Amino acid sequence: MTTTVTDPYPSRGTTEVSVPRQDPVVWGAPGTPGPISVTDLQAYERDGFLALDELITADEVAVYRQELERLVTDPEIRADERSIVEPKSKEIRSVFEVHRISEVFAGLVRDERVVGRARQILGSDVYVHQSRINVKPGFGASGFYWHSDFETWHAEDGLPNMRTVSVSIALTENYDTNGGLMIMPGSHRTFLGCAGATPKDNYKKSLQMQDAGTPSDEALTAMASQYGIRLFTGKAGSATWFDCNCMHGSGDNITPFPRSNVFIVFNSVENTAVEPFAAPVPRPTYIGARDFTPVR
Ligand SMILES: O=C(O)CCC(=O)C(=O)O
Ligand SMILES: [Fe+2]
Repeated sequence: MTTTVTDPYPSRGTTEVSVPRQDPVVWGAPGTPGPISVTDLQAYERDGFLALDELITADEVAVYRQELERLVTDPEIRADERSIVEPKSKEIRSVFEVHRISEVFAGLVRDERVVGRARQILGSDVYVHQSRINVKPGFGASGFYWHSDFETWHAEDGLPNMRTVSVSIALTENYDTNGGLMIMPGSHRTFLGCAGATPKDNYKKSLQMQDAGTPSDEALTAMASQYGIRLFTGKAGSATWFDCNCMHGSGDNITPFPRSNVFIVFNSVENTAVEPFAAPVPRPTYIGARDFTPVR
């Protein structure tokens, strides 16, 4: 007898498809102790995000800012494949795997205020699927087009289920003008499978500018009309936790003020990566980890 396993989250086929989310948003049992209050956890489940005014203090921000400066000015880091440069200005746009490149950012990942929240949401031990700094320097850094992270992580990295959470921590003030993160509240409840096969080495292009895995204008119009769009602002040290399937993106930064954030993506150790669901080969491990050692 043969059994056919159908992918609950199909993507990169001939047409765009919309399917209801099959997974919980909060995986921890109700009442599991942790840094997030019951009401905040309920809001996260409903909206797909949780914004905090101060996850880390101003003094701590100064340390992480300095480390970010060190990384983006180090010629060795710039030459590393983990650094992505802006196509036009050639300034550093992202540095991946900062928790491995830098002891300072490794400490941030292990910080109980950070990893404790991830464990509480995902209801298990967690490991880092991806970490990066997104520098967004002033005077023209380009934005990130609308996407669901899970769509890519499922299709290209092989994460089976929606049991993954990101935190974006502001290391510079995020104004309403310098390319802050935008999320469609409630969009995490619908999976939008994108049309179009994944080209080989898609990540090389998509990290500078997203193409495959991009929702249609029609789908984005429908979702934005239904859910609205929320922009996240906040001083350095503020943070946004968001579910892996939120429809999100950010605009260009044409102001003189950099919008530099550190992103950490935690995945449950019970949801480790398998073969990609819709790509020829997995992306490099500095983008999608294959070392599932829990954060301790
Ligand atoms: O930096 C941003 O504003 C958004 C980044 C993002 O969505 C991502 O890195 O997946
Ligand atoms: Fe994203």
